[in-house]
Amino acid sequence: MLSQIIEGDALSLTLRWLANLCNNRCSTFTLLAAVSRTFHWNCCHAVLGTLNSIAEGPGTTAATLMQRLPWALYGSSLRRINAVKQVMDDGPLHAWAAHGLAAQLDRHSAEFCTWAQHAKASGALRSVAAVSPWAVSPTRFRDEFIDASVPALLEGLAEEWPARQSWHPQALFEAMRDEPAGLRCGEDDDGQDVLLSIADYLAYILAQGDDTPLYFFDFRFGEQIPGLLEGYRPPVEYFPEDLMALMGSERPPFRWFLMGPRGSGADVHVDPPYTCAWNALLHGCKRWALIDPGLSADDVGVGTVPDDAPSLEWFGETLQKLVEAHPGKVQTVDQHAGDVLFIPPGWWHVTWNLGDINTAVTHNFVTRATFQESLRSIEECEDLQSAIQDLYGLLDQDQAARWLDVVSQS
Ligand SMILES: O=C(O)CCC(=O)C(=O)O
Ligand SMILES: [Fe+2]
Repeated sequence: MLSQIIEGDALSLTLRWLANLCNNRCSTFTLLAAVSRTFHWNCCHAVLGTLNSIAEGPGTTAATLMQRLPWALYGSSLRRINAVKQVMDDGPLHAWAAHGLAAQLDRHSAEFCTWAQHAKASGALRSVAAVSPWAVSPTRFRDEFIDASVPALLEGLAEEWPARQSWHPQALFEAMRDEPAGLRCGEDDDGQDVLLSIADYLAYILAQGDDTPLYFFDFRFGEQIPGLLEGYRPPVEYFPEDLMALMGSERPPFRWFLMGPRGSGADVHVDPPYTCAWNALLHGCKRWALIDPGLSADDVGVGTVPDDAPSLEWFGETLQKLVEAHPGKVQTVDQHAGDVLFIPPGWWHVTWNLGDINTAVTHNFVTRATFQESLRSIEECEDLQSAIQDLYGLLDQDQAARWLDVVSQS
């Protein structure tokens, strides 16, 4: 009955009020949610997700942010988020959390750690090399990792970046609450980008309990919200070469802003050919698997594991089979806030966000060595310019010609 009296946003707001009253004691609230089936489903799992965050304790980012979010704003965000979910999937909203995976994340993560410990002890699974920037000079890093195409985690390299503070969820919310520009959190059934503002997306993170949460994965952030670019400078001391930068403003997409809740992540994929990447985590914790370029798309589950499969499933099932079939070909690492990961060209990778809110920025770049390698791969082609255009996703042959020109002069 309560759910019939209080509907929609009013319901959400009342539930938040009750949640605050419960003050980290979820049992009262869970009891309320159990009053009736309708009441439970009307919660859309959203507010239950919020409660889970709050239940983690006052020290967690999500809980702190939740206490500071203005209620009226939260209500209107939820309306927009529901509208976005409708265009992405016309099923009932609660289907987004049909498998209740959000509540199983800790167990899956602990099981993964136990398995990984054994697999590493036997040598079947490897760890990504951890490098301290204080101990390894940029020249040595270039020789041992970039030129050798070996993945590496540069620990703490981004520790002093302004984004460690300015992209903290609380600071981002304060700075972005009136910023209308939307960033990409997915696509609709017609393949069109679906956008949400940062404030709405933070509200989504707090409210959701989805099996495969929406993931901010946007390459236009620097143009849409230029203030975000003030949070960092590319770490050029360790990654000095970027031939694509010679294209100036006409270069294809090369930088992405990423933000997602616990359980979100990127499907297994390989970045555009002959590009390397660095990925800096500014907030949260991100689990990575990197797979040797010698393995095929079939081996790593591309095409067999559905796009919307949750990261925990890939880490829990596909990865374990992969390691059995190809011992020594997979490396994993947990990246902490302030760490920068180097991903060499051609390496498959997949991520699983473990922090309650996880924020990262990544750039793809082309070194002289990989550029030369790409030229060797197309030396049989009659039309060099169109081969370069295809390989690097350039607009047209003229752009390819201009780029070849500036590269040869550099
Ligand atoms: O940070 C992540 O979750 C993955 C990013 C990535 O792989 C990419 O941008 O290509
Ligand atoms: Fe990637």
